[in-house]
Amino acid sequence: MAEDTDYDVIVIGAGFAGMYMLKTLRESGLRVRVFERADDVGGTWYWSRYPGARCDVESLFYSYSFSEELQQEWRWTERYAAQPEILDYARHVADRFDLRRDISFETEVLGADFDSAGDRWTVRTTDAAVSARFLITAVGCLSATAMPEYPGLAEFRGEAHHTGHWPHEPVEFAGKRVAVVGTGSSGIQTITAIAAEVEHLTVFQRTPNFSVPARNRPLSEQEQQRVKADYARLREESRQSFSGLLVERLERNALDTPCAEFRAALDRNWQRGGLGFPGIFQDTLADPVANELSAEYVRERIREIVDDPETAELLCPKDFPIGTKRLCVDTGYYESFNRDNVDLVSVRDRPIERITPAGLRQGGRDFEFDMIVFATGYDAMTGPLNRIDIRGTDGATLREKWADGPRTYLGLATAGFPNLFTITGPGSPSVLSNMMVSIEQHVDWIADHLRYLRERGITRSEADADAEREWCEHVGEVADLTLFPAAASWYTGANVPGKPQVFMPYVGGVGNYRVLCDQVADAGYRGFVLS
Ligand code: N01
Repeated sequence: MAEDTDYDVIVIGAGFAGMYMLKTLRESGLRVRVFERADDVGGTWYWSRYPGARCDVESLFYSYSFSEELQQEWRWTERYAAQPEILDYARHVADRFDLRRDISFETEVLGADFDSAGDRWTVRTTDAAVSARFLITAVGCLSATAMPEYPGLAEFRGEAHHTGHWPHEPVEFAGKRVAVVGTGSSGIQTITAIAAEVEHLTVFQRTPNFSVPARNRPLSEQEQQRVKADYARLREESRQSFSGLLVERLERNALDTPCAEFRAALDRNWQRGGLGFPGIFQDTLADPVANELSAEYVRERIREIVDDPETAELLCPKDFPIGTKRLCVDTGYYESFNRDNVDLVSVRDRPIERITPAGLRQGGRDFEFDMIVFATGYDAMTGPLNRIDIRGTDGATLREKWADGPRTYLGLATAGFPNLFTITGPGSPSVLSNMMVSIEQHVDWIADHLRYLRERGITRSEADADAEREWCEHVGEVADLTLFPAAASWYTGANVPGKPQVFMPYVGGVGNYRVLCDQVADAGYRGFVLS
């Protein structure tokens, strides 16, 4: 007889992945417990409440497709939803499907040990030790913040905030001298949102990023109805697509396209706005010459927008191919640098030396600030998993196993850690895709797998070491056909000092990846050792 501390499945995290996993497994009749360190659902959308935070995937598609009623009834107000609206949506889903009763909030999972004798995980949380046959991580890929270890940080007399761990209380910007460190998606959104409000803004940029217009706008009733009437087809199309996004992809190479036509395609997409930009032509992410054509197009736009030529040149990305770091989408980012109260400081050759009580020192110069915003990103993909003390069959931790980079089978499982499944784990398309599409695919696949095991009385499922090796080789080979590994990005771990340099996501495309996962299942879960 199961007690309150014994479950069929424990899920770590109550973001979009954890919520859907809970709902699905509960409907299969399993006893599920979800542990969530925050006091509410929402995952990244709970924590990342910095000014201007907004999704770069269109709201009508950055949403669940599993419930027809939900997707028909929920009304998005804008083309790209802002963080509060996405968090409202997550809360609505939790209430609508009565999920909260199986979620322990403000409970962090500290560690988990696999017991080979019983084929169960013992999971240690901040509250108790509990056990379950299966452990499923729904920890997100961008939930472990990366904070540079600047000397003097503790002595800073002003406010210091990381975008990925933003305070719940209102943060006042008016009349303040503010620094923003970092110019990734979070920095770009923050800078754009606060530039007009602060007394003075100094942006510390290490690597300029490519950013294209979002072209955000209110969603009209007609547009919503049009999409909703066609949801079944559009959702299926996104499941079979390369990135889970419905964007223009021409069946041709940029290098084979006449200049005028190439230019028209880029103009069209610049006007349309959004993430599709680097994927219009087939060779942009594979051929450096083709890539440079699109990169230079964006640099031309930056030079047109930014008044001061020196600042414009500093903002032009030149040291990585466009699309190989996550493209940013913005609403007036480059225009912010035309304001008198905004300065750009390059820390590429002269890094920030230290934080001082009054501000920071960089390039031998002392700056004074009332607030420093660290938009310095995340220990991506492996960070959220490695910070949990997960121990497999030989007692070694996942962190130790992954010391030279993550090793998984399909991004879903890892040898030596039976009955552990990683939603959107390294080695799956995850961060290169519309996360909602990838989350739903992984959750459905895991739920099917657990049903398969239960029906056959199988208590243990472990990735086979050879299958894992072959998958890792495949992930690397596919990446090497592209320009992705050429960029020092968080995809490769380059942003975290000392992190092994491995291109982590699977770049084979979400449609192809789905087929591979389905083939594995159809072949009786080929590559898994079941007992
Ligand atoms: O983090 P980032 P992010 N000194 O790693 C700089 C998703 N997201 O939070 O490039 C000085 O991209 C660092 O410089 P460099 C999205 O997938 C989505 O902005 O490493 N600078 C970089 O400029 C995104 O890609 C949305 O040289 C330092 C910045 O900090 C991902 O999250 C919104 C530094 C970090 O940029 C991460 O985005 C927000 C140092 N010591 C996030 N250390 C949307 O949906 C780091 N930097 C729109």
